[in-house]
Amino acid sequence: MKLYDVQRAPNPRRARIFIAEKGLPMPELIQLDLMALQHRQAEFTAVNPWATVPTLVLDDGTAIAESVAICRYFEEISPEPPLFGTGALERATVEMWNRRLEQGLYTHVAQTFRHTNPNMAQREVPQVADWGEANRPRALAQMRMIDAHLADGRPFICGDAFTIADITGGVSLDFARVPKIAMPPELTHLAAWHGRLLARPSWNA
Ligand SMILES: N[C@@H](CCC(=O)N[C@@H](CS)C(=O)NCC(=O)O)C(=O)O
Repeated sequence: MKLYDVQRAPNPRRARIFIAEKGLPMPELIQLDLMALQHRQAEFTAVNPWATVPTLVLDDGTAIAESVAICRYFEEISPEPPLFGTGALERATVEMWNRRLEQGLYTHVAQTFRHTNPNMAQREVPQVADWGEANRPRALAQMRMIDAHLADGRPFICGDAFTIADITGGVSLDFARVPKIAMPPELTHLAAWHGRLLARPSWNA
């Protein structure tokens, strides 16, 4: 099994953290250089025409792209500990929060980064600085909503159990430092939750 990876990029990190949380051996990691546009060269687009990382390649050559799809694959082949919830209600709750954190916090952070960072100009065409800046307050608004959600003292996004929603949210918060979207100091519940994630061994995967 091989995982096309970029060590510092947020989406491959989600997959690596998930695999580490499962206690599974890390697939062989194949590093791509996004700045050199290696992911847009034929060798990789033959594997994943969408040219995104992470992409998992199974031993029979089957390629699975999209972070959440990769995580679901590992959840199915190795159900313990469950990171997508168990039973109808838990699974729906985890799905809801993972999508909220991905389409909310992650997207706004990523759009801020992609549209304001000069290093992204060749990959984000057209790069629209105003759009990037429009996403900054949206990312902050998401942080406030997550802080309010955590105000009941729950240790993790979906309650007592760590799930994929924590991975998506925590990686997004880490990524927010790159376009300098600072966590407002009054968001103490968010900060405490983030601290719990940073303390997990998987966070260094
Ligand atoms: N929805 C995809 C997003 C993947 C994605 O956008 N990955 C970034 C790295 S974090 C990428 O491949 N970027 C390529 C580029 O910027 O051209 C997923 O969850 O895997």
